[in-house]
Amino acid sequence: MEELKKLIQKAKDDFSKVSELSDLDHVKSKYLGKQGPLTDAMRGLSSLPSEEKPIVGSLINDIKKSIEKALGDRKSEIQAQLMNDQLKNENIDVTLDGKKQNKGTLHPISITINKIESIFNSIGFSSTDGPEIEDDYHNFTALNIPESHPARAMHDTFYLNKEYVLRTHTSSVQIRYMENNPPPLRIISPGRVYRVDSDATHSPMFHQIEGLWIDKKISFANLKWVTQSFLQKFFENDNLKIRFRPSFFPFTEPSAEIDMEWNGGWLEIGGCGMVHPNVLSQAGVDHDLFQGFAFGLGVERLAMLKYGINDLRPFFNHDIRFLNQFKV
Ligand code: 2NM
Repeated sequence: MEELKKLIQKAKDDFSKVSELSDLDHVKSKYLGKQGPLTDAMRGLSSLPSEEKPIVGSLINDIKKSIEKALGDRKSEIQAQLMNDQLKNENIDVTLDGKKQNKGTLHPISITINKIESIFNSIGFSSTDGPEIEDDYHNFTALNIPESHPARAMHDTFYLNKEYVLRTHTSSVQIRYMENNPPPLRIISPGRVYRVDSDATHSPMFHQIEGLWIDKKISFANLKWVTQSFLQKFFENDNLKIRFRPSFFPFTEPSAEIDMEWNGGWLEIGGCGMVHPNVLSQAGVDHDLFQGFAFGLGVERLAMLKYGINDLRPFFNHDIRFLNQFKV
């Protein structure tokens, strides 16, 4: 029995020498395993006189419990040590760079519209806005577009129902402005417009800027100066030349296409004209006292020329690698 009691201290000494959890299992079987001294002692119980059996048996059990407890304590110690070592090695280097934040950029079409607006604002045009869902009257009738005009046909216009359409131009914004504001007036209306059309150079949704200047002595000469000055500022070229080519729109008379010099040739960049007297009087403007000009420019067209892009679809494909390249 004395020999057995000494086992407790021996086991404690052995456990304290071990520093790896896997080695601890080896030492454990040395004392508590099937070939260990305690198992042997249990087997030896049968040869003892029956009155000694319970005494020795319970002593063996106590020793076994003490060794198991010593084992558990050492196991916790080793685990705590491992955790401490790990925490020491994994400490955070606060001097390292942080993760980069993606701030996002303005869409190239927004950048272009902002640029166009700031040029026109600087020569006295204010910006106006209106609904993208427009009634037939403001999109067509008020613009002197007769019932039979091809622009009304289903293949050009997105009809929501018999009366409402997705606006096909922002002229409707200018009609609304004339209805609510007496002349003189000098406005531009940038915004989304919609037409049934889709290929490399046509998107069913695109952007326009239309301009309108109404006063008592506005002429075609003012129109030419405004559009030429704008294009020179926009393309940062003081020598940029433009020319007017006769054309037809129901809402202007006379009407012209605006061409500008580009790579040694001429390139169509928009349409314009003197606002038709029918349009003025229907919108409440006295056309005997006032007249004016209007023009329309395609924003995607201007952006493609400015940035040297020959396909407008990437503007609407949401590829962030393309869109991120345009800085203000
Ligand atoms: C264009 C071409 C010519 C235009 C006309 C008007 C309004 F409302 F005053 F009658 N706004 N914009 C106009 C004129 C638009 O775009 C190619």
